[in-house]
This record gives sequence, C-alpha cells and structure tokens, in this order.
Amino acid sequence: MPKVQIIDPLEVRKPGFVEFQPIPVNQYQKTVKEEKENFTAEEFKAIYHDMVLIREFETMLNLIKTKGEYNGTPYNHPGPAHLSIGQESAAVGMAWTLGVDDFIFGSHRSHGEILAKGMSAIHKLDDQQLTGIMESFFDGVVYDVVKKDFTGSVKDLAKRFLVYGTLAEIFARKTGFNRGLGGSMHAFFTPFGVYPNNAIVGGSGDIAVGAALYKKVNRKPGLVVANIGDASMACGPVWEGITFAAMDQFRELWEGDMQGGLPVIINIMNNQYGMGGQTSGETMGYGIAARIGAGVNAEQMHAERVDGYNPLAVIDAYKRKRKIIDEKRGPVLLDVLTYRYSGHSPSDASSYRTKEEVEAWEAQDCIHSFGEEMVEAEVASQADLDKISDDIRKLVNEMFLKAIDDEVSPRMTNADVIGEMMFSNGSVDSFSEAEPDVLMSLDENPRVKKIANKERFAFDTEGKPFSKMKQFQLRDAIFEAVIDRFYKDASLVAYGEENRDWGGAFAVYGGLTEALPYHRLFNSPISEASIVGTSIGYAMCGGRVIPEIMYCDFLGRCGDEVFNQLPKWQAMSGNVLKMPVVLRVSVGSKYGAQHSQDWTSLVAHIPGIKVCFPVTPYDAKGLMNAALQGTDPVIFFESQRIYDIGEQFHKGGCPQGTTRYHLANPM
Ligand SMILES: Cc1ncc(C[n+]2csc(CCOP(=O)(O)OP(=O)(O)O)c2C)c(N)n1
Ligand SMILES: [Mg+2]
Repeated sequence: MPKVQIIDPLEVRKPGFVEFQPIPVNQYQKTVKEEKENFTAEEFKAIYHDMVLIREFETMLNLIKTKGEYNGTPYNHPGPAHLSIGQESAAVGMAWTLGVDDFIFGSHRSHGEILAKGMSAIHKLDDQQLTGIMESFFDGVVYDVVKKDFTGSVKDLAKRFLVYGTLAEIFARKTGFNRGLGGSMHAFFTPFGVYPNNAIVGGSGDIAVGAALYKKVNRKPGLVVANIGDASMACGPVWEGITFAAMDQFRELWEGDMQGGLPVIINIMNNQYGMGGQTSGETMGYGIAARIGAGVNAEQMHAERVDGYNPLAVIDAYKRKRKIIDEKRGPVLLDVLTYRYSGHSPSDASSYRTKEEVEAWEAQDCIHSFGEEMVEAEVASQADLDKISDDIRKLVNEMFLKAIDDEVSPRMTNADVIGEMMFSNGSVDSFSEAEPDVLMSLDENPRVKKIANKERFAFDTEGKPFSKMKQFQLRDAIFEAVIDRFYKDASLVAYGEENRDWGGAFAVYGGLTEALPYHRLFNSPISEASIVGTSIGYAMCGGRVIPEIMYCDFLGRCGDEVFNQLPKWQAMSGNVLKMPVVLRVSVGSKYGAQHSQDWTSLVAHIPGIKVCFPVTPYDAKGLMNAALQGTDPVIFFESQRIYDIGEQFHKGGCPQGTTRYHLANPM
C-alpha cells in the first residue's frame, strides 16, 4: 500500500481488453550444419560428450537397479534412482552457457543436470581454479580418491571428481558431495553452481526464487535456474514462487540499481509425464506449459516452448533469455520439451504408455540424431564419436568401482554424525562485507526516538505500573534487536505480508520503513509458502533473512517449507549450507478458531529447527538477538496478548545494549 501509487478510479474503471502476445513454440529449427559458424568442432564434440556422459552414468544406475550389476560387477543400491534417460539434450542445453556464478536448483530427477552443469563449469574454469576447488572441498577427501594413480590432465581429473562425487553421494558414501547425507534426490555441489535438488515435487519452485533475490539484493553476479518438472506446475509452492518473482514492485518501487526484475529462469523439464499422469491431456489444462507465463505478468514471463530434444535449441534460448535477465526484465519461463524413456523409477512398468510411443521417441533420440548431424556436418567422424563413448564407459566404470569400494568410499552409517549436523551453531555478526543500505542513521529514526523516552521497567519506584504507552513493550524489544541487526548486517532482509508501510500487522516494524530501502524490507504476496521458501533459498546462498507469517494458524500454508526444507538442508548438505532464517510467527487469541492456535509444540517436534517463544521484553530482545547472531533456522513465536506488555521481572528493565543469550541445541 505505498502512498506514491495512487489508485485512480477514473483510470482503473475504464473499459478495455487484456491482450496477449503469441507464445513461440519450437521456433528454433537449425541443424549442426547451420550452426557451424557459431560453434567450433570442439564445442560440438563437448556437447555430444556431456550428453553421452549423462546417458552412460544413468544407464549404469539403471542396470544396477534392474539387474543388480554393471559390466559384470554386482552391486545392490537400495536407494532411489529417478533417471532421465532421453532428457540429456535438455540438461546439457540448459547448462551449456551458464557460468559458475549461475546457480541451478533441481528436482528428484536431476543427476543429469548435476553432470551437465558440472561439465559446463569444468569446460570454463582453468586448471588452477579447478585444482583449488578440488583441493579445498571437504579438505580434499573427494579429490584424494580420484587423483590416486591418475596422470592425465586437470580437466580429466575434474571430470572424475564430478562423476565420482555425484555417484558416491547417490550411494550414500562419506566421500560423496554431501557426505552421503543427501543421496540421489538431494545431491548438489555449490562450487560448480549446482544448488540443492529436491525430493519434494516443486520444492525448488520457491527456493530458487529466493536465491535470485539473494543475488539481486547482495549485488552478486549470475542468474538462477529452477529446474522443475511439468507436473510440478500444479504445485502451490511453484505458483507462489512465480508470483513472488513477478511482483511489480521490483520495477515500480525498488530504487537505483535495485530497480528491475529478478534474475530467475523457471525451466520446466517437460518430459510430458508426472509419474504416470500425462500433463497435457490428462492432469493439467495448459496444453502447452509455456502458456502459464501468459497469465503471470504483462511480459508473459518471456515464455516460450523450446525443443529440448535438440541441445542447440536450448542453448539458443538460454543465450536470448540471458539478455533479458541482464536487462533486469526477469523472471523468465522456459518450457523445455523432452521425454524420458526410462521409467519414473526403475521399478516403473510403464503401464501408462505404449511401447510404440516410447519407441517413436527413441527413434528420434537426442544423442543419436545430434551425432548423425555432427558427422553429416563434418565436425566429427563416427570414429571420434565412438572414442568419446568408449572413454566415457571406461571412466564411469572406474568411478563406479571406486564408489562401491567400502574402503575407498566408506558408507555414511553413523546416526550420531547426522545428529551433530542438524545444527551449525555458528555465531556471525554479519553475512556481508558491504556497508548496510539504510536511509537514515539509527538515532534519527522516529521509532528509536520514541522508544528512548519509554520506561524500560514496567513499574515505578512505588511499584505502580506506568501507562501502556509509557512502557517499553515486548514489540519494542523485538524491534530493537531487529533494527540493530539491520545496521550491522548488509545481507539482512525482512519481508512478509504488510511488513512495509503498515509496519507489520502488529506494529512490531513501525519505524523500519523509514530506515530501510525497499530491497531490505518489503511486502510479499499473500503467499506463505513463498515467504518461507524464498527465505530458504536466500539463506542457502549466504544471506540472513527474517520472513514473517502473520498468524501461527497460517503455518499450514507453508507446511513443506517448515517441515521438509528449512530444518533439513544443513544436515542433508553435509553442513555445506547454513540456514540463518528467523521466521517470525505471531500467535493470535481472539479471532476465532482459525486465528488463535499455538502450534509451538508441533514445530518443536521437528528436528533441525530452534524454537523460541519469549514472554517478557527482556527475553524477547535477548532471544531475537541470539537468533539473529546464529546460523540456524529459528521459529520465533510472538503472542499477540503480550505485544504491549512491559518488562515486569528484570528490575533493571530491558537493557539498551545487546543482551547475552545463547540458543542451545533443542533437547
Ligand atoms: C509433493 C510431492 N508429491 C508427490 C511426490 C511423488 N512424486 C515423485 S516424482 C512425481 C512426479 C513428478 O512429475 P514432474 O514434476 O513432471 O517431474 P518428472 O518426474 O517428470 O521429472 C511424483 C508424483 C513427491 N515426491 N512430492
Ligand atoms: Mg514430468
């Protein structure tokens, strides 16, 4: 509700029409021959190589799951393996132009994306950079395995590192990219710009948007890609992520270099099925998924469908869409058409599709047709292509043997270690080196001035209570800890419903609007999943954030984010990620059954979250300050019954400076 934007009835009541632009569908139709001036022969070969690498890697997993062996070596992998055989060109096309500053998030079916993005990074980084990354990651634990007895180039070594680290993670080995704690559906490797994949369908839909918010607010280079399935377009959090990303305020209200759209691409890996439900024709109504963009904003999210069976079509789209992102005109939606021949999982009997359909897509296989075009265009001979495949088969087999060797790759079996990893228990003044963006000095702030005249203990010397207005209230205590951190930590942002201008529904944030530019304090859509989900993505990238849920009762609206995402990523990442999210939740008492519930006990039962519920201003300030100093997710409950109560217990009153509270591991 910014006052600068007047809603003029004469304008908005005028008759007219909402107009749409045509959405391009499979417009790119070029062949390798026609693209020879834009790619070198080496580049065509690298694209082919990366696709074959993914195919062989997943063929190996498929054989292990269905036959219990690969190249004659038996192995039992009881964990999941959602394969994307057939989708390789979509993954490689998506990753090809991206740099390590560009982040990708994925789904349960993202092995191919990890390898494609990893290879894209390996193609671009020099030997020194690659060696630095491999040596420093987990103190060289993964590197030590792959460099033993290897005498080839650094790039080849990095490829071994990528394949082994991913596979060891899938097999839950301590030497995996996330110490074996993530596994197939959650594996990632941030030094190559590969951010968490997600076993919850659509889980990355809002988290990735938060990563883009982090990049924007903290002036970091690069864009963010949310790789999600066509069926996930029905999921609430995906829609909420999209509506958050498309908010007008980024262009209308954010100022200076902050003005402009979020650098995020929603990349639908459209294999045309959920598990067995067909999205076009059965479970969805969009027909062509790119249509979704049309309803979101005036730019229609620059949506288009590209033929993901042709890696060059996807690369072409990414080159064009990057320009849009660089011009701060995001978000972008890409509907990347593809097909998986493999089942949803290896136990899938494909009862939902015909053999003929699968064969028709196999007949146009993305790798074979690209190879044929390369030979025809004389950028490679069949012998070149065969050698690429042979070398990959050897590499995958060698890494497979290392990954299943219990001595080389010990299993992550120790439950105590997992317990220790639930929290990082850090203490960090600021997650940013930058000077915080603020609009005035603290002592000029109207709320700070007002508070300065308040009584920090509720009673006078005779024990009589001061008037409510005179007392330093619980809401003032929370405000003091929050505003203090805003002036210390440039990465800190706060948002939620009615957080700006209104000052928060319960006036905790009065005075913050005057102090902070839009990009540090803003109103979110009424969208609890995206409020929490984007915060998770923001924190994963290295920023501190205070999302707010207006009533405890609305926690159900962000159930997945609170139960499955916020608490789990520190442990599932092998402690690579921190999660400095302080989720403020107000508890009501007088608006009936849907606005009066206290769900602290529910949340307190979730491992991986710290929970606070202060009852005095002294505690509120101390706990909020401790929460904002830490590196763990905290859910901070605030009772509406006591927002206006002063400090009645600590005789010295609520202190002006910081209080020393420490949030221990929950029991
Ligand atoms: C919230 C949620 N609901 C259901 C599932 C079970 N499930 C796993 S994958 C899948 C289909 C997802 O389809 P899509 O988003 O198109 O991705 P694809 O599997 O095709 O890559 C389902 C229903 C889940 N993991 N998470
Ligand atoms: Mg799908």
